[in-house]
Amino acid sequence: MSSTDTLPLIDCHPSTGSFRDDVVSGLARDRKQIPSKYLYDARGSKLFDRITGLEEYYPTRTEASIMRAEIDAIASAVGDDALLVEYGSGSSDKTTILLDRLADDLVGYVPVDISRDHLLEAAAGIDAGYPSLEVRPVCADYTSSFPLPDLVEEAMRTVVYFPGSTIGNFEEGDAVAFLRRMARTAGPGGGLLIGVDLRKDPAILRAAYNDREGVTAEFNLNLLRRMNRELDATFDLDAFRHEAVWQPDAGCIEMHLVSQTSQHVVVGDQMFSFDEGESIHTEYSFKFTSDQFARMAAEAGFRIEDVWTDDQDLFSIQYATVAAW
Ligand code: AVJ
Repeated sequence: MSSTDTLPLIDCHPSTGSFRDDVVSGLARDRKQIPSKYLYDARGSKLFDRITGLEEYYPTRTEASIMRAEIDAIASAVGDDALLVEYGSGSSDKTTILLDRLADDLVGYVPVDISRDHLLEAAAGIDAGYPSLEVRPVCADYTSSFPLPDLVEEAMRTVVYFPGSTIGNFEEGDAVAFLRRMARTAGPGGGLLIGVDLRKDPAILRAAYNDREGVTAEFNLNLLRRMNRELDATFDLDAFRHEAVWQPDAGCIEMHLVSQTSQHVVVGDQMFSFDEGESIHTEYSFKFTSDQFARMAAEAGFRIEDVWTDDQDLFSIQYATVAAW
């Protein structure tokens, strides 16, 4: 029996019904859109893992290198006897840099992810790798509220870990609301360790979201495949094209699936029409200045304590404490 079978799981996996509702209401809009969280089914999560290893995709390796270079300062910011709650833990790759250093000082590690199998596999790996650490996975959509497990040992503080600059997937108002909920989860005296991608030369950004191997395209198009499988949809994958464009005014990369022809698509018992060139917006990826992020964090009740970056200022890791309610 593998440890996957024995690790207790809090399971709040969203139902297929909410996927269907979000797709149907998103495709009925003037500007068609589907929330980016649905990119991460099992196959999507695997494709994203491949993206993180691509030469053009600088965020993951840059964040990992900052983590390695600054691990002493990061560990002392997190402190002793903290409970580490990771949002969107995925394969928990970067987390090992943190845990290699902190595992004995933490009271527990709670990985939270929407992709159940991916979560369980990663949590079992962490559990096996750090025998002294209590690992309690939670399968949930972390953008809605979810319960935290009771741990054996009591924590001095809760630190939310939110790497990868996934905060950039939210529009500003939603990002602030989400940060505010993280502040509530962390509670008084709590902290937030967050990866924040920075503004940079648009050429670097365009390349990162339009890789030569086409893995990002495959990741984006996988959403159509998922709708076909889970929602009885009839998307023709060859009739849509991946597009990722830099929007200088908004300061974000927008990912779209662009219809190559005028066509009708059925999703369950609903039909949607597409003009040639019409797109489904599938993801925002905002890039921040440090000032801009500090303002958003302050609005959500956090105070930035530390900002660590690489020598090209591509990416940042920031530590914030809960300043107010
Ligand atoms: C994991 C959401 C931060 O926005 O860069 C990678 C996802 N999308 N390539 C990002 C993603 C296209 C990624 N995040």
